[in-house]
Amino acid sequence: MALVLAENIGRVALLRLNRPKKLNALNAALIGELNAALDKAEADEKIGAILLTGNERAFAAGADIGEMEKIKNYAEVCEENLITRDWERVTQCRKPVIAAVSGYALGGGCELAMMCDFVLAGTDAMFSQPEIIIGTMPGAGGSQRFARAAGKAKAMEMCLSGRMMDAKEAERCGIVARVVPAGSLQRVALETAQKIASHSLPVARMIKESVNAAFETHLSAGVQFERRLFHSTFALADRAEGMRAFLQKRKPKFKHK
Ligand code: DAK
Repeated sequence: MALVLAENIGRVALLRLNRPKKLNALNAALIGELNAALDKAEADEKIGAILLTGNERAFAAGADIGEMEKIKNYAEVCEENLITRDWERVTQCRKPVIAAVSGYALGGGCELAMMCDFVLAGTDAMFSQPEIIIGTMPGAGGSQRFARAAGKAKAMEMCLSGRMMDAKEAERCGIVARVVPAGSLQRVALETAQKIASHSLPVARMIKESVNAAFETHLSAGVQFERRLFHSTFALADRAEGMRAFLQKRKPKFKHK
């Protein structure tokens, strides 16, 4: 059984984590399939955005505890470079990646969602960093991305208590971009991804780079970087087409060049 179901819908690559009996717990095989699907979507010039989702019960309930429990000691985990060796592929995607979260996004599942460019959540979504409950701690950026998105107080409380927060709280504290009724999540997420994919891909890439730079630079350097990218859009055929189309009161026909 495929652990990641991949389907192209127009210019959107829809990737669905598919280990339902284990609440999509992330094991090495699933991560391998996810990375292969991401590679394929990135290489496909007909794809303009990637939508990552799970099922109604779970986006992913964390790293597979059964797989981790087998690791005997520190030396072995270092040697194996568990999870880190291939866990962060999604952060290297140059195309926009949206996470659509229903049900549980726990531990590594919450970390995977936060690695995406933004998260859309159904009202039934639950987020947590519960690693402390099983005697470990976030290891795929959870403490860092939670702190950047939600601030120190929430990050400390969530990582130290391991409690779950619901979608509304996650939206209020900046983990989630938008909450939609659970039954509409897949439709809204697909429409959002399709809208993004309909825009000029090189511009979308520049916007990703620019927003991500906000987390790596001082404000003045970030604004300067943004200005250079903005100027660069004037080298694109899509920029000329977009402005011309507006003035001619028609939809732009982007060539993604
Ligand atoms: N791993 C493996 N199996 C899991 C799982 C997980 N994380 N979560 C759920 N399952 C399995 C259950 O064992 C059960 O399997 P069967 O017994 O039916 O075979 C099945 O999924 C259904 O789960 P439950 O029967 O428990 O369902 P409930 O509705 O009663 O409870 C629950 C749902 C989500 C509250 C509960 O399953 C739960 O607490 N799950 C564990 C959540 C958790 O602790 N997640 C964090 C895992 S630690 C690293 C980077 C990252 C990480 C680690 C290292 N490095 C860079 C080194 C990340 C760590 C984590 O994510």
